Amino acid sequence: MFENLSDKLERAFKVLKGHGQITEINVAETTKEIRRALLDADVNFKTAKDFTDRVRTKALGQNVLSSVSPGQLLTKITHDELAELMGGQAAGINMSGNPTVVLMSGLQGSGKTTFSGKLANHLRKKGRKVLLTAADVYRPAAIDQLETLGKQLDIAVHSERENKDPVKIAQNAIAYAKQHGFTAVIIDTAGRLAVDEAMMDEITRIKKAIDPQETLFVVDAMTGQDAVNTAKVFNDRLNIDGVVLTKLDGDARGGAALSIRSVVDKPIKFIGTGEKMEALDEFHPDRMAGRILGMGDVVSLVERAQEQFDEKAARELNKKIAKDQFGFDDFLDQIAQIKKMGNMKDLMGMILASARPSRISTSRTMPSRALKPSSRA
Ligand SMILES: Nc1nc2c(ncn2[C@@H]2O[C@H](COP(=O)(O)OP(=O)(O)OP(=O)(O)O)[C@@H](O)[C@H]2O)c(=O)[nH]1
Ligand SMILES: [Mg+2]
Repeated sequence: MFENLSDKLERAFKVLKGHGQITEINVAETTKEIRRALLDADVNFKTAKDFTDRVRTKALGQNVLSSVSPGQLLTKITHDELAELMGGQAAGINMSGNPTVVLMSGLQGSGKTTFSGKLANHLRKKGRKVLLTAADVYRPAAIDQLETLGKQLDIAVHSERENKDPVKIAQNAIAYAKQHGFTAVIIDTAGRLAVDEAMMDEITRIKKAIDPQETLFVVDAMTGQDAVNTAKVFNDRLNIDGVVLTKLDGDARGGAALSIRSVVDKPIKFIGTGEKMEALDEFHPDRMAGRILGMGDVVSLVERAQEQFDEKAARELNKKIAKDQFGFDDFLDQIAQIKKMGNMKDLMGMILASARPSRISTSRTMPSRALKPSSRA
């Protein structure tokens, strides 16, 4: 994820290598490199400039402890500012309402249907009884796609093939959910190639009619600044509650993740990192900052592992190992479970801090703890 940006930031901090202390000159040089890295990652100009101004002010204003190298200090400041830029605190999803209703919005192909499935899966793991709803009435294939996902996940899908009114379908789904004890309803809607009045009108009408707890805007992170602009248009019209960034496993440069919050002022709530139903992470700004700076994100990794691994099975396995009965079948099982956690590259990225210790040198007297993603979370 964001390898290019990570590499360029790493290079920026190299400017300070060998420097014993922070000076106006070496900070200016480093922040210039940071700004270049952000612009290359497709962060908008003003956001990048404001960002580096803040980093510079903070760096020059800090008394450098003799045990902290300028490189470490700048890394820490940049980490905290990146986290702040992406919203500071994780926003979470509003689960009030019985049932909780989540409405998807976004352009064609952004990943709404895929994310609807992922979210359903995610909420079920949190104990919700979820109903997926197919309110994309234009393509019969869209209903098929959601039904296939529902079958694959063993989650109920509400669809009405003869009904061409998405507002009615959404309302019917909620009524059905109430009658049958569903505690969460996820409504997948139709997208269009570009923002147009018909789509905006339709999604606005659905929102008005059902008053969802969460209106999420789903956007392909690979579209960079376009993603930010579209988010703004949707938010102005729909007053969204949060953003879902998809396809972060691809070669997205990071611009969308870094600029959306400052331009739209709505939090990123989830990120999609693959086509599989498990490839979903809650968005935590500080963890993402850590990943971008090559510090890894072990916390998210552990959460993913916890979602995939069955504690009871793990205990059984432990017993087997203790008794020397761990066989090839067990080994195969383990590999399959790791595969379910997502692609290897992504997983390695999460543990990068330990895989690539060169990123942040803690070889001096500074305890490595001090450079872990900020403790504000
Ligand atoms: N690599 C990757 N692919 C994704 C991700 N999310 C969705 N996709 C893929 O993107 C394509 C479009 O996803 P959909 O979920 O169908 O998008 P949509 O917004 O429902 O599209 P429409 O219904 O046509 O508006 C599919 O091939 C998905 O498998 C992701 O996080 N990573
Ligand atoms: Mg769809």
